[in-house]
Amino acid sequence: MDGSRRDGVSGIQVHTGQMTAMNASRVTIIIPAKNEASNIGPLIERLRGLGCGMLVVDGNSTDGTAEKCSALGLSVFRDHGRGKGDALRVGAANAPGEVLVFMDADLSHDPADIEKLVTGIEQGADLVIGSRMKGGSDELHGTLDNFIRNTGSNLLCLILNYRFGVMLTDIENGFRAIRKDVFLDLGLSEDGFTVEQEMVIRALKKGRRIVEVPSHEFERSSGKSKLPTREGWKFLYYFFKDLVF
Ligand SMILES: Nc1nc2c(ncn2[C@@H]2O[C@H](COP(=O)(O)OP(=O)(O)OP(=O)(O)O)[C@@H](O)[C@H]2O)c(=O)[nH]1
Ligand SMILES: [Mg+2]
Repeated sequence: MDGSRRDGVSGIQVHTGQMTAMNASRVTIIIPAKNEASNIGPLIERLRGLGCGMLVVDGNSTDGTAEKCSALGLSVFRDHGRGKGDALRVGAANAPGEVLVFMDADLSHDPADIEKLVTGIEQGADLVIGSRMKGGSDELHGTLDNFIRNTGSNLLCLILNYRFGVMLTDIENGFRAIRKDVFLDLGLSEDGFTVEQEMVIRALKKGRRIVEVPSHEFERSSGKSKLPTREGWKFLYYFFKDLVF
């Protein structure tokens, strides 16, 4: 594999920089949230200082997530009840920013890393992924479920690296930034959690520039996962479908 392309398709070096007032105003942080009432308040509090726009896409929560967000003065949209992929598309369609940052609501992602993601876009990348393989994860180890997730994710990543001649390490992490026009051009169709890998495969097929920056994943703060490991087969099925078609 070509060493000059080690950080993704483009070989762009991403340096951590300060997020300026100018580039923060071009960013919309999109937070998909389904029954995250206990997490959303502290997350929004941490995000406010960044100066970015933000919106929440509620997955028909029954625990008052949407009401809590409205009370915090946030724009809240509802997905169509089809899953996280559906929610990302609803968020993108309603985002005023030119740069979209997708971030989970469960406090797994570090708001301080948003600056690195956005800086990658500013430096010319089309898609910047926060890599847990480079930044570490408190969730991907220690149990059988986590082993299956981690191994499956690494295997799919390896296949993509050989197929497209890149050196990516984490194609599944939901914490990422993408130019809005690029997102819309990809025409993503998957409704569930496979949307993240679909985004990467479609971007690679279109020759888009992908880079990764290290990002640490914390354990979900409270509440339940919406991704049962028994649905792992879907990742395999859609991966090969997206690769071929
Ligand atoms: N709007 C919307 N958000 C969703 C939906 N499913 C999941 N989410 C959100 O997507 C994010 C990721 O879901 P998680 O349940 O944390 O998935 P995970 O990170 O694989 O699981 P954990 O390891 O338990 O954190 C969270 O913010 C969820 O609330 C959905 O159908 N609609
Ligand atoms: Mg999570």
